[in-house]
Amino acid sequence: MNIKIPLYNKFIPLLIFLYATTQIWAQKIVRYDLYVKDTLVQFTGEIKKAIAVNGQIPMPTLTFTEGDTAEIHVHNELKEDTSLHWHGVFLPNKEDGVPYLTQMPIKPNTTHVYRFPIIQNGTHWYHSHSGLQEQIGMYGNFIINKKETDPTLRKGVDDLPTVPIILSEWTDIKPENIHRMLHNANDFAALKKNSVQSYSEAIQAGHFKTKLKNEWKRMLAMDVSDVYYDKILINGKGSADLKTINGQEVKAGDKIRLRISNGASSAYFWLTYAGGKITVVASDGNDVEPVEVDRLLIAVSETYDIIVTVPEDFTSYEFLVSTEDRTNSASLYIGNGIKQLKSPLPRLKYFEGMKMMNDMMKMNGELDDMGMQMSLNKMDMNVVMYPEITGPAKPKQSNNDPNKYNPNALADITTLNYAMLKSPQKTTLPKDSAVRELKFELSGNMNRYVWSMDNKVISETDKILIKKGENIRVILYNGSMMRHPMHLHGHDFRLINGHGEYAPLKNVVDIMPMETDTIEFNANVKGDWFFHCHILYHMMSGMGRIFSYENQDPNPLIPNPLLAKRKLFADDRRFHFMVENDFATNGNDGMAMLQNTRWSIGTEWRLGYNDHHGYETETHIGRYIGKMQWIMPFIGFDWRYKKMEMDEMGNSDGEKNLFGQINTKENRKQFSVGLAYTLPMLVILQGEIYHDGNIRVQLMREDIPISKRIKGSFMVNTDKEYMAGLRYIVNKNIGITTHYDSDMKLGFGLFLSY
Ligand SMILES: [Cu+2]
Repeated sequence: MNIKIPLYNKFIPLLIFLYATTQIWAQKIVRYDLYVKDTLVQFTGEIKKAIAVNGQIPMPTLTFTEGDTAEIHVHNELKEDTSLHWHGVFLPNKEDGVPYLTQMPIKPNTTHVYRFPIIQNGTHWYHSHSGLQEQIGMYGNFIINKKETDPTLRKGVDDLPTVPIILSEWTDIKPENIHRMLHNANDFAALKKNSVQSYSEAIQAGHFKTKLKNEWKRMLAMDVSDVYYDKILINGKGSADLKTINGQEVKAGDKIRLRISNGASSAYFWLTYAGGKITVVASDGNDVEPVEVDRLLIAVSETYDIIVTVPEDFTSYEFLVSTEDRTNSASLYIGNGIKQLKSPLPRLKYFEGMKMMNDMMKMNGELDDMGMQMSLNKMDMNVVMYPEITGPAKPKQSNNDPNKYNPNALADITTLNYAMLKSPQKTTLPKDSAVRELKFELSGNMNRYVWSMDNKVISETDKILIKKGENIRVILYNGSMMRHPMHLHGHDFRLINGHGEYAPLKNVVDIMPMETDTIEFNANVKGDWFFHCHILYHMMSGMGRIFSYENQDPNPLIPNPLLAKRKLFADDRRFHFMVENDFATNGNDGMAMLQNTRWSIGTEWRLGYNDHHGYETETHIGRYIGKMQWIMPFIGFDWRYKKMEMDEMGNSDGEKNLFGQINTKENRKQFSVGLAYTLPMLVILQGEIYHDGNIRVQLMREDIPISKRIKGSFMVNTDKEYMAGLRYIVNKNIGITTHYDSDMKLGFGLFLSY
C-alpha cells in the first residue's frame, strides 16, 4: 500500500531550521508596507490636496525593538517621485532615503524596499525627502524600544505608559506657492499673523524711531517664523483627547511618557502643560538625565521624550502646543473630566524684537554680539518679546532698561535650554582618533530669502571629504537673523555644553542668531551624509553641506553620479517666478521676474491710455553680489515709444535730461549696462548707461509699509520722470491702487499679483 505523505511535511524540518536560525541570530524582521497616495483633506473646511500613507496623515507609527531588522516596502502610488528618510536612525548610507544622494527617487507605481538592522533605540521619526512633500502629510513616528535586557533601562521612565506624538502644521496654500512667495518677499503671511510692523503701527506703539532705524539698516520687518499656518496638528488633529492608554483609563497620579517629534516643515513649538511641570528624559532619541521645566521649545525636526503627571481625577489637563510666534496652537487633553486649560501664550512684542535687532545689526549687515559669547539657547534673545516674562507692551519704553539683554533674570518660568541636557552615560569619542575641525557660518539674506553656509548654497560647493575613523568637530556660528535647526544624517553628535564626558547626544542642534555651538562625532559609517537646516524652505534654498567619506565604494543605487548630482543641485538653483500688473484708469503697468540665489531676470512694462499713448518695456538681467546682496550689476534693454501729437514734437525733441543729454525717454531702443544698489531706507539707487552714451540715474522704493494694509512707493530719475503710488492690499493676489506719474498722470487701478 502506498502511503502518501503530505507535501508540506517535507518542509517542517526546514521551517524548524529557519525558526532556529532566526532565534540564534535574533534577526526578527519587522516588515511594514507603506502605500503613498494622493488624498484630499479638509483641515480648515476647504478641500485641499495632500499625501496620505496607508490612508492616513500622519504616516503610520513604525515601532521596532533594538536588534530587529526593519524591512519597509514603500509603494509609490503618487504621480510623482517620492522617498523616505529615517530621521535620526543609524543605517547603511544607501538606506538613508535622500533622493539623488543616497538613492534614486522612488518612481510612480514602483516599490522600493528599505532594509536595515536596528542598532539603537529611542524616539525618532521619518519623512519624505522629496520636494515639499513633508509639508503636506509625509511625516510619521519611528519608535525604537529598548531590549528587555538593555542595561540602560530606567525605572520610572522606560516602564511608563508611552504615547508617540508627532507635531506638524497645515496650510491651505500649496507649499510650492509658499516657497515662491517667501522668495518674493511677499509679506502676506505677516498680514495674516498681524506682524506687518508698519510705520503707523510703530507710531501707535511709540516705536517710530525703532522702525526708522530698522529700515535705515536695510532690514525688512521680521518675525520669529515666516510662514502662516492655518492649523497645528498633534498626530494629525488640532485637538485630541488622551483618556486611555493601552485600554487603561488615565487616572490621578499617572505618569505618562510622551515621545514627541516635531515633524513640522518650519514651525517651532512651545510645549506647556496645565497639569504642572514637564520632565525631559530624552532628546533626539538619546536618554538625558531627567530635568524638570515649565516649558520647552522644540525645534523643527527635534524629538523630546517628556514625562507629565496627571494631578487629579475628573479633570483633563491641556497639553498645549503653540507655534513659536504664538499665532496658533493645538491641544492634547490628558485625563478624564473637566478641561483644565493652559493659558495661551500672549502675543509677541514685535517692536521690542525690532529694537533689539537694530542694536545688534551693524551698517554692513553683519551681527554684532557685543562681546557676548552666546550658545546653547541659554540666553533666549526673543525673551524681549515675551510679555509673560518682560511684562505687557507699553509705549515709549526706556532705552536704558538694564535688563535689556538679560530679561531671563526676571522670569520664574523655567525654560529648557541645551546646557541642561546631560547624558546618563559617557559619550566620549575614541581618544586616539585624529580630529578634524570644521567651521561654518550660517548665513542668510532675509530680503531675498537666500539661506546658505559661509554664503554658499549647496550647489555652489563640493562635498566635504572626511575619513572613516576621524573625530569631526564642527563649530557653527549663526550670523543670520533667524534660528536654524541643523541636522546631521546617519550619526549622532555630542553637543558640547559644559557636561564634559557626559555631553548629550543629539542629531539636531538649533542655533539662535549670534550663537556659536560646537558639535563632534566619530566618522563611523561610510557614505554621503546630508548636513542641513531642517526648515524645509531653508533646505530647499540651499542651506546645507554633504559630508562624504574618502575612498568609499560607489553607491549601487546611484548608477549615474553626475546626473544625480545635477538633479540634487537643481533644488537651490531653481528660479522663482512672480508677476504683477496694475490695471489703472490711466494705463497699465506691471512687471514679471524670475529670480534665484544670485540671478534676477526682470521686465517692466507701461502702457499709457490718455494723452500719453505709448508703451515702454525695460528688461534687466542682473547678478547679486556679496553676502548681503545689496549690489546688482545688470545688463538691460530699454524699448519705449510714444505717439506724439504734432504740436508736442518740437519741444519734446529738444528736451534734455539732468545731465544735459538729449532725453530719449520718448523713443528709445537701447541696450544698457548698470548697477542697482540698495541704500539705507531700502531705497534702490540705479545707475544705467545706454549704448548711445545716455545716462540715467534713478531712485526708487517699493513696498513702504505705511499701515498694515497700505504700501507706498516712489520713483524719481534724471530723465525727469517721477512717480508716487499707494496700494491697499485686499488679499495675497489683489490690491487697489492709486498713483501719480509724470507721464500718465493720476490713475486708480486694480492690482493683481502672483
Ligand atoms: Cu534654516
